[in-house]
Amino acid sequence: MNFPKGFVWGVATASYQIEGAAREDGKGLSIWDTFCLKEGNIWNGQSGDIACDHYHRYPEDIEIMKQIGVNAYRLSISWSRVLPNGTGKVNPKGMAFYDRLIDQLLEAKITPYVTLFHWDYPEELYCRGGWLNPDSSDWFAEYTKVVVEKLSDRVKNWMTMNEPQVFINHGHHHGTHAPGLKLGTAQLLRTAHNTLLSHGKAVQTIRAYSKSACNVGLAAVGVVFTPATDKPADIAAARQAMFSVTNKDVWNNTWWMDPMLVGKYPEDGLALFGADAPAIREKDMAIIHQPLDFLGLNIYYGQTVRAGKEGQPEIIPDPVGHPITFYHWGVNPQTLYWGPKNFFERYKLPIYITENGMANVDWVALDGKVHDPQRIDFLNRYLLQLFKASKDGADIRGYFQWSLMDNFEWASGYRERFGMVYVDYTTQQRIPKDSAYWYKDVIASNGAAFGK
Ligand code: GCO
Repeated sequence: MNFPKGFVWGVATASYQIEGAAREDGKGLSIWDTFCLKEGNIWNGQSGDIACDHYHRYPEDIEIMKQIGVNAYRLSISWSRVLPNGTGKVNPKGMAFYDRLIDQLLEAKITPYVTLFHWDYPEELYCRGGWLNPDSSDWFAEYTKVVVEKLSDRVKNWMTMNEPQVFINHGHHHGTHAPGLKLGTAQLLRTAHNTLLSHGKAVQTIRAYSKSACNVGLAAVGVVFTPATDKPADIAAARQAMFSVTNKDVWNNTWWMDPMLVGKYPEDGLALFGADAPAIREKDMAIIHQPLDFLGLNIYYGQTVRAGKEGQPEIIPDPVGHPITFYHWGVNPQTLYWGPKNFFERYKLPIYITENGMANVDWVALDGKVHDPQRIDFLNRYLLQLFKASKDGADIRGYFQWSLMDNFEWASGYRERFGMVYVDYTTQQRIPKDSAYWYKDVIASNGAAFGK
């Protein structure tokens, strides 16, 4: 049971969730720095001010990755660390941090996969209207150029952004993530349109300024529905649920991926949103629709669907007692079969699972170790399904476990532990959990060591 030769085995993190050093070395504030200051926004009033102190401890973290044996690391860059005001003056110390990080990763023979934007939007740009501002895509392109000019002699794998569905929907619609806005539909769709334009311009910028041949994609939420049975009608219904827009929000696949990968907004979405749909200028769709080298999917859970009346998708709730993670997300391993399979068939791009993992209630046991058998079983089950999808013909190139280490889980603060490495936030001691040793064997055997 081996994955294809050259399969990428990685771990993923994001700048605000691990770096800390929130007000150091000239870094500008991001909307997450300010969002955390407001009482009630984050569990127990926590913040990413210190987080895992990765900004200072990155050599140790790279050493741990080396021991686990990962061949790739997905990280993100803090926009306001590089450009404190979001545009204009570059912060040399901030840029130098990423410079050192990339050098040391390469020295450790770990390939960096860089996400340009994983939600820590510069506060200064937010004050100028953020994603609602028609110039926002130019700001993102300017930032992209600065980073690409500096790092692209060594970085060859880029993701423009992480989960537009989340930072727009949670951040600008539900108000549970930074910047905490609750926009109406028309404004919400305008932020989404500017985000899509930003993606397109960033892809153009990467290709124009990269100093070496590169792979460009993004990491999107893979919203997955799995069929209740193997009957063709259920399979078709689940696929239909994955690729339709049924709610007046942006929590779906096609409102994002169709413009990026097919060059047009989905018809059902346009009909549903009606007059709230964004005004599209003449060249917009061509800017958004850039050739990509891969599609990154973050997949954690999904819902089960069967064919209801006239074959229409009908969601079946998980049965009572169905396994859940500490986040209360259902454990649905088949999402790592149907997700990549359906996305590959629709968009025909190589797929990376850019995030998958689980929140657990991990602590240090009396023997000084951290035992996380649920995580091992969870990953085992999900990887078996991914393997099946790959065997059935989906072009799956790699898998990034979320996350290398426990970290700041946004509105949930440090309550949820997603890491393969335990972090003691009072001492900053790192302890690899049992799952880290398990993953080491998985990687060393290119997958043969799991499924037992
Ligand atoms: C996300 C983010 C991560 C989260 C992880 C667990 O994809 O939601 O990329 O930052 O921490 O997904 O919720």
